[in-house]
Amino acid sequence: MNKVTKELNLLNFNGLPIENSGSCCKVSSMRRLLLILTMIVACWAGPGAQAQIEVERTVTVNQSVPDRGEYVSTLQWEAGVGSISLVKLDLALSSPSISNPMWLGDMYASLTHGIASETERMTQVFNYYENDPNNSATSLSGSYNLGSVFNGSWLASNKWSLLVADRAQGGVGRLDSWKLAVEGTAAGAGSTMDLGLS
Ligand SMILES: [Ca+2]
Repeated sequence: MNKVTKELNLLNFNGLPIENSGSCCKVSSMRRLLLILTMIVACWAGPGAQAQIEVERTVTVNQSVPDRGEYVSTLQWEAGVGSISLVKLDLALSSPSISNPMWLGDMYASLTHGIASETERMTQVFNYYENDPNNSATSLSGSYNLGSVFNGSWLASNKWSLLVADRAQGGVGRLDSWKLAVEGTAAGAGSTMDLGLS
């Protein structure tokens, strides 16, 4: 529900009491007031202003990342927001084997939106391999605000890809799950909105 709709619903439920007798004129004047308020809200939102929405999806993966290898998990949306303004990623890694647990200092992750033919956008999520190679954690549960690199139009492929790589020998990690939340303007009229409920 966008901001304007929320405002209107508040007015509908809170601003127009139902009265049963002798109230025709009162209701009429209140309806007029409601109409005026509705117009004020609509004008305040402005013809050029677009409601902000958020779509999110969780991907359960439970796949090992090969030692000195990589794993790519792809999220294919049906449709997205109009223009992206914020991307947040939650990511969970663990160790599939107690006898050879993940060494977090080996790990690297990046997120990509789109495909090469539409000038995909990519950013590093973390790079323990280069920035903290002695980190001996055997699991990770992280939340990342990925900044402005994805800002702009949602790309038509509707594709998001998470790459998790293990860059050093010894220790094996597992990508358990990831959640992507994207904020932006509502898609244009006539387009399909995938709310990520499935
Ligand atoms: Ca390794």
